Amino acid sequence: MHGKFITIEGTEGVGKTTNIEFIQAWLNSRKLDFVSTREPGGTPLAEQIRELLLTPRKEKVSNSAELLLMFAGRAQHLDHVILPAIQSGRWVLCDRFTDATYAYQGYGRGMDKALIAQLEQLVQADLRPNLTLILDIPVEIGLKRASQRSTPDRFEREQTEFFERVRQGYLSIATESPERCVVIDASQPLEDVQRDIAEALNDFLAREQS
Ligand code: Z5A
Repeated sequence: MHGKFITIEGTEGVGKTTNIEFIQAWLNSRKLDFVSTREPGGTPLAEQIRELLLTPRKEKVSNSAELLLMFAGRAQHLDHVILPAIQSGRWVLCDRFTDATYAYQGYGRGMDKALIAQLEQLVQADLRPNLTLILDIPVEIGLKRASQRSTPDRFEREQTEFFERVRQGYLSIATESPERCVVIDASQPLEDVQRDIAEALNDFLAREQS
């Protein structure tokens, strides 16, 4: 089987980091060779862009600058990590990808989705994830979970309404792309979240092998 591209998405405090370890264990248990990576980031230069994007600063970051930096990092990440891995038959597990740009910059900041689609085409051509797990949680619960962590980054300082728009954005994406996206109820206890993730992964693998 050729390498597959799996992404995991969701709003603040949804438990991506926790569940990525679970997905890595699932891939290992199936003896699937994979690369685990993240956005923004994934290469030394793209990690520097991540720093620029996440560091709180006095100077207001313009929406266009934010959008272009996301795609600049993505271009670098695709060329150096994602495409070589897929082309050599490895799977790629990516913590966030372009759905995050639609959700945060499109739905959250209100940027034109047609413009995002143009940048997506420029940077990715036809590459899209094969499977996207969208962890979904009511914003208030997610923010409460995330508040237990260290100093908030530039995105984590946004208001609740921003995260509400992002959440609705992800749910709209899932409705528009049901063949690729699976929404997981991340407000459940962790073992139930992971049972649902395993079911989605098993279904995907069975489809790919049939
Ligand atoms: N961004 C963007 O705007 N546009 C883009 O195109 C891209 C990104 C690619 C950084 O992302 C920011 O970049 C992000 C969007 C923007 N900003 N925000 N917000 P990131 O992915 O690096 O940052 P993050 O969203 O903070 O993700 P994270 O570190 O993976 O956090 P998490 O999803 O909240 O996961 P967690 O740390 O595993 O879980 C949080 C806590 O909840 C933790 O204490 C867990 O033990 C607990 N937890 C997890 N699951 C459960 C369950 N089921 N029950 C109870 N407690 C739980």
